[in-house]
Amino acid sequence: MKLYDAGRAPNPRRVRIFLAEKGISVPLVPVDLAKLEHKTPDFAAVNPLQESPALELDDGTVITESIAICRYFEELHPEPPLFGVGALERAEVEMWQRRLEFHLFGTVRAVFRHLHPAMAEMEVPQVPAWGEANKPRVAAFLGVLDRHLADREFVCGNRFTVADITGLVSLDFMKPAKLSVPEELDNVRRWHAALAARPSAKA
Ligand SMILES: N[C@@H](CCC(=O)N[C@@H](CS)C(=O)NCC(=O)O)C(=O)O
Repeated sequence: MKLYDAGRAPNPRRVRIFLAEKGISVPLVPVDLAKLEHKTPDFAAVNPLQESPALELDDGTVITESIAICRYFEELHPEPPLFGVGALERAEVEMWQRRLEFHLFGTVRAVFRHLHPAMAEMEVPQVPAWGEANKPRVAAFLGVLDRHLADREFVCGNRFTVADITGLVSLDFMKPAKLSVPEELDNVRRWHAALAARPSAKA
């Protein structure tokens, strides 16, 4: 088994953090996105969508999409549970994972990819107006998230889950996107600091 990785890119980092929380070690194959290695025919043979991460099993089967890879490992190594326990908690994890992915990760990603000069080669065409349009969407969702976190340690209550991992990489992704969490959002700041302090955050 090997995991196609990509350094500081947020999606492969989600999988590395997940594996670190589970205590699982998987050999990594570096893919240099800056050198457009993911656009090579060799990598396209692994993932035709030319995106990292990709998990290649020993029989050649490839699983892509960060959360699909995480779910695979959750089934193989159920402890600690990172997708929730029981019907309600699992639904809540799915709900927040998707909310964070669409409304925070996706909007921060749009700001970064459509406004950062380093993305000009990868995001074709870059549409700066779309980057700008996403800035208030990031801010609006952070407000919702702050209110939600007022009486919770993690986004789904007292248990750390994969939704928190998506939250952490999204908040860290704000830095290269030249965005910051507003001072007054104490709950988001407290949550971010706690997630960043976990050993897995270094993965
Ligand atoms: N939905 C995919 C997204 C993967 C993705 O966008 N990966 C980025 C790195 S964070 C990538 O490989 N981008 C290359 C490109 O857009 O050309 C997942 O969750 O794994």
